[in-house]
Amino acid sequence: MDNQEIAKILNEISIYLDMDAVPFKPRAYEKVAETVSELSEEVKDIYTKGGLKALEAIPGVGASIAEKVEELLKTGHSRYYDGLRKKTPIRLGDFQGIEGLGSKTLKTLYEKLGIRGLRDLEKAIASGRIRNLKGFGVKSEENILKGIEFLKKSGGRFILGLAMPKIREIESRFRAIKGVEKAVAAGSVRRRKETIGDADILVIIKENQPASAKATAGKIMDYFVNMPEVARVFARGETKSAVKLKNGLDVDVRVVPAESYGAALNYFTGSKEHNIALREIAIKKGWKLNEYGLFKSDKRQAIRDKFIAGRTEEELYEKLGLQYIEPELREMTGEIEASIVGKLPNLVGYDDLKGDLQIQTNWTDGANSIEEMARAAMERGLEYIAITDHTKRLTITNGLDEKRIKKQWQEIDEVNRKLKVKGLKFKVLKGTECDILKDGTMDLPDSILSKCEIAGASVHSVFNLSRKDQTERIKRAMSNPNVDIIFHPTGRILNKREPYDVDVEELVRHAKKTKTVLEINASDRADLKDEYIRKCVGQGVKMSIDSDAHSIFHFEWLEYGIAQARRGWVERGDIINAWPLEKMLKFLKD
Ligand code: DGT
Ligand code: CA
Ligand code: CA
Ligand code: ZN
Repeated sequence: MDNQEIAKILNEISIYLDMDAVPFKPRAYEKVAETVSELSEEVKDIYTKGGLKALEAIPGVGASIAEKVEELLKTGHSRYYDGLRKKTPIRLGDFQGIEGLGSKTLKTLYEKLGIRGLRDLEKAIASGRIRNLKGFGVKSEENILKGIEFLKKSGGRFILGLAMPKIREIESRFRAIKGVEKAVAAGSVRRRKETIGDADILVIIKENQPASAKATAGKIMDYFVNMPEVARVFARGETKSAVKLKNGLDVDVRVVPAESYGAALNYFTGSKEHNIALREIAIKKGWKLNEYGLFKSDKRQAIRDKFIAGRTEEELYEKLGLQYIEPELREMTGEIEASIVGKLPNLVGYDDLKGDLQIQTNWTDGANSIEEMARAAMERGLEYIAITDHTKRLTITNGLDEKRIKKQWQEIDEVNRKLKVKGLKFKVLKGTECDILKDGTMDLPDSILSKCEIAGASVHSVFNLSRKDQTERIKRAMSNPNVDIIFHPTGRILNKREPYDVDVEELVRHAKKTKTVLEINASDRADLKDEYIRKCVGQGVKMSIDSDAHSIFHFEWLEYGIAQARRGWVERGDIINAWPLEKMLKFLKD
């Protein structure tokens, strides 16, 4: 049983307990599920090495959860979990990701209408049984229907950042097979799209080695279809196979000869539209481009086309008369034209961030202390972070009021002093993620906001305003001279929540006018999205790339925010937290 399977069961236990309104326990299970799903080491290995004691050393795991995990590892079952499922036999997985279907609602739907899965629910909606249920009505029926439609539209696409650790692990295991030169995921994974349909992995075999290429390819295919995480094998060929993993992700693997590596990488990276454009350029030159290489069709020598290039992508682009195009730009949004005239952006790099301007701590709903977050950020190579806990309107997160935020500043001063004494060059900034109220005013008074070194503002409520009112609301927040950044400006969450209705172009214009920074939130919000980022670049609006970390593990998300920025044609100068601290602070509104 791997970490994802354990996490899934712990999470379902939390939902079942929540249905029965058990106090505290649901949150405890939920937190452990989250921790387990993010652990880099397999729980199975932790247990093998250190037994029950080692399980209890996992953050949040007490004796009772440890026992359940032990039983899962030993028997593949948990009697406790099975008991809960028997009592309320709902296929929780069916409803995962449908906004507005909390555990209590699911329980009611089961008890009153016998709904166990998605099909039952759809039937009940169609026959009008939901709207007639006490406490529901037409409005809630509509909301549930919207949630189902959204789930279907996102149709099994995976959030890049959630799929990536597993993809990287598989790549590195391929690389460890004897005779393998390289293994790399192409497709939308390499283009760093926010969600991916499947992972397309290319494996290149070493040229000079004792085993034949065919034997090595066979070994790779055998290994692939027999990996422990494979749930289903769709196809197993000599150089090409496809499987579904237990976590639901589809993975294709192709073995490619080294001389075609660049051509195959280019072809399978896509996008399809970008490929077609490249092929047309080749044809205009009298050549032919496919996944094996760039060829000159020689009429006299009709048997075999003459190989021009294909070993690397760089030489392919060069031969086609193009500046090299980074994978994140290959979406047919003007990259070919820019490449022809040598005007591609000099993209912000994956190592360019110096700070992170949105961090939650255990003062509100984060898991770690200010100092722990600072140390984790330092390990990530950052030089500064802003502590931006939620504010009082967000009561479920224990949001800060004026009194508590002032207290928090004392702790920040203390942490900064401690770091300085140790000779560490790192700065913790005083910040806030202040709620924007319905009318566009702020949840904290200006007297506090003006003392924050970084004041972020965000919408966490009243998502259903009209487009005009929502736009005015956020514009009003931007016009506040104390508001530096608008966090997650459109409110969406990948595979979970649509953005609220808002005129983003107008927000970008107003950001320019008021010198407000717009955030690229690197968590599963991926907000701003790439096309809006591109608009900011066009208008000269500055952005920040923030993790929105709620624990020390979440700094890893920054990578996906950078990817998103690159897909929006961002250069280092566009991102304020890619700048040194002094320059960044000087840029903000006074
Ligand atoms: P996804 O998986 O939906 O997130 O998107 P991709 O881009 O990874 O698409 P996928 O997995 O269907 O195919 C991987 C790449 O293979 C794609 O980006 C370009 C290339 N490819 C696939 N089918 C075609 C095709 O019919 N023509 C061309 N030119 N390229 C193709
Ligand atoms: Ca793909
Ligand atoms: Ca594919
Ligand atoms: Zn937020």
